[in-house]
Amino acid sequence: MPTALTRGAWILGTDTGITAAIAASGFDWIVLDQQHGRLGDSEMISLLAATEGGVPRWVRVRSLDDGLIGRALDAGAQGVVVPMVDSRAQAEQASRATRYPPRGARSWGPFAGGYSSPGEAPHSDMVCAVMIETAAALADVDSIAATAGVDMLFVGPFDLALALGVELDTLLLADGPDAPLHRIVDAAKRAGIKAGAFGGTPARAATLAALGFDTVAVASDTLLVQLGATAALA
Ligand code: 3PY
Ligand code: MG
Repeated sequence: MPTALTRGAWILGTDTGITAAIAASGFDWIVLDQQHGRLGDSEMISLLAATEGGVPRWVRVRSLDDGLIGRALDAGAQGVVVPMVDSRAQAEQASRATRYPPRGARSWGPFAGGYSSPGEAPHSDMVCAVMIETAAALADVDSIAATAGVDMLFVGPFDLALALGVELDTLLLADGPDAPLHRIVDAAKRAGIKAGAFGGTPARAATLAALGFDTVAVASDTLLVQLGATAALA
């Protein structure tokens, strides 16, 4: 296990108690998933409030959209995971939407009171992770990785496998320097940024960690509840 490996949980559901329990279970971070999870704005705000003061919470926004990124950060997320980023231009947009001027173009709303993080400095830093999950992103991966302000490439293996026309396991097990996942890890390392990926199960997360990913999503909230229930019954 690489020393720098961090392991996260992926939250799809809206329950504050379950999310707070998972966030306090030893994971290094959690992602609140607004793209494929069931979280609207008000659920995201409740989950961020329920997990405040613990591990970093990143929000996967529904799409690359400055407004959605701003709302997640205003609500207290420490970073965003932006799906389907295809090009350097889109990576630049994600990065700029995450940062206040002069680094970026995020709008500041300190007057929003309890809704904005109190005391947040206008230049405080946030994590900008861009998802590599399309054929276009893979083709442009070095340029995306080198984009100023991009902190992490984050692979969506389900979408990437679909886009490349291969089975998920074929993508995960492909070997050699030209294998897609190797290329993504190498691009992140060359750019000096993090290489993240969605595992979704502990076994896939371990495979991804062995490939060199340093930031892996181990399981969803749903799977964690299932695993816990099964373990309790056993
Ligand atoms: C993918 O695998 O495509 C994802 O986006 C994981 O959430
Ligand atoms: Mg995806």
